[in-house]
Amino acid sequence: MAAMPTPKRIAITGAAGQIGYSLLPRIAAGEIFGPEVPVILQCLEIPPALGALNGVRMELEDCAFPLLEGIVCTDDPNIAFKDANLCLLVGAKPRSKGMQRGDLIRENGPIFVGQGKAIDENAAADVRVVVIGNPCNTNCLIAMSSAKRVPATNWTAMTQLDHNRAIAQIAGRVGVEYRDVSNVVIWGNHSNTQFPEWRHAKVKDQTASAAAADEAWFKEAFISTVQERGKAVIEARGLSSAMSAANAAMDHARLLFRGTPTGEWTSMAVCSDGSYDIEEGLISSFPVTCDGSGNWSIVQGLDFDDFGRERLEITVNELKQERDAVTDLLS
Ligand code: NAX
Repeated sequence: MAAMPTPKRIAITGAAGQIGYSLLPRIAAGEIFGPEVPVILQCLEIPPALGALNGVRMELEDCAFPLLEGIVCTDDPNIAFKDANLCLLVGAKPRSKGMQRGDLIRENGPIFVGQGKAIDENAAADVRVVVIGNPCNTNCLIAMSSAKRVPATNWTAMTQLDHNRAIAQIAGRVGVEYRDVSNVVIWGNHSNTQFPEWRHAKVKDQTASAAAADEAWFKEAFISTVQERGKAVIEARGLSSAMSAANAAMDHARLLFRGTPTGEWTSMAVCSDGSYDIEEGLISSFPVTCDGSGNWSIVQGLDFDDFGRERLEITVNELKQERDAVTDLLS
């Protein structure tokens, strides 16, 4: 029998939370790196959640996943990020009732300073970081700026859930399967200012615009449904999206490490290089292709109409305001 490859070490913060519960078994089943690559899960939690995390550990053991070679449970970021090849930063304080977005940024920002430093000091040289905990774009910016050793290109924040929501809305409207829809784009912030763009999307061999034949629907219901979908799930379930968020995190990581299909792109929040006049250094969602080895490139040359340019500006302005609210946390 051929020897197994070296295991990949995957750090997951907030591992005892609801997203963690849906995410961990899928990573352990080999869905990110493939069925040949063993994995070691390195789970980080805050002390009050370590008991619950121990329960999750027991359940993972009881799954007896063939690829799972180890489970680390800790409240020490230096242990959780040790030699990690991939860090999924899920853990964050949730937004409580009456809390403004600005308060959330100030509450969660410091967590990402500490975690950025711990990643810098401990993670593997090839580490890739995906920030999921909200506000994910700005948390990513904060963590990245605290980690000078890790190149900016190794950091991403998750807008894949918004991307998948946009696909689902178009498939539902046109009456095709989800797999028939590709190349939607989420621009900007993972918030309700995001701009879900359909003009370059395809439904089989047609443009989505031609397939749906209803521009007014795209400009109104499509955009607002995607922007407000998280709120709708909370209203219906009493809890925020978790299964779909974990699924999106799996898609994001799998595409990053195993590549986007030829001719297709996905959406990821990455450090802007100034493309599309989005200020350099902001963590904004863009259309990206992935080469299958942890690297992404921003898709170039997509055009905007006036409506789209206006929408883009709104969401990018929000990213600038969020950045300006945390300048003291950026180094
Ligand atoms: P939960 O509240 O169920 O779990 C969060 C976990 O993080 C808790 O177990 C908590 O103890 C832990 N935690 C808090 N501070 C920590 C720290 N400093 N270090 C390590 N762990 C810490 O939330 P859940 O539903 O799992 O959501 C997690 C995060 O994902 C939230 O910030 C949420 O807003 C965000 N989301 C992001 C999405 C995206 O598309 N980017 C969509 C889903 C989700 O809303």
